[in-house]
Amino acid sequence: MKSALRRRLATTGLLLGGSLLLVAFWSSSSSASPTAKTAAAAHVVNITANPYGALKYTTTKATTTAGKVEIVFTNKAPIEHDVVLSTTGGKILGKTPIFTGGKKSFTVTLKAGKYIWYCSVPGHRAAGMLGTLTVKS
Ligand SMILES: [Cu+2]
Repeated sequence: MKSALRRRLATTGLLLGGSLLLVAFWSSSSSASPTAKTAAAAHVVNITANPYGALKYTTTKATTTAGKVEIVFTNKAPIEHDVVLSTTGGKILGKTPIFTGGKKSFTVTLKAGKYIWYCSVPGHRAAGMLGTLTVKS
């Protein structure tokens, strides 16, 4: 009776140990692959539209570091907007879709310098939906 219990405990211990090992293996391998994929994690730049429908972003300036940059645009306004990132010369480097509700993002690789972002919905940029992104080396 006692030994049966002991055996059962031993088996449970083995099972537990085994599954812990499995979990350890699983979590190490699952965390390893995304890390390898995004070897250099992108720097995130958050841009948010005025949530009350004014034709502006909540900020007109942002700063980040050269390399992979993820532009995350949040638009909780009832009006559709987008974020277009371009050089100061007007060359478009990336953009989100035009949308309302939630957030969309895109990733670009940027060198140090000045860039601009704006909303491409007709009239919005002229109304003030633009900002400056400074990228430091
Ligand atoms: Cu807009």
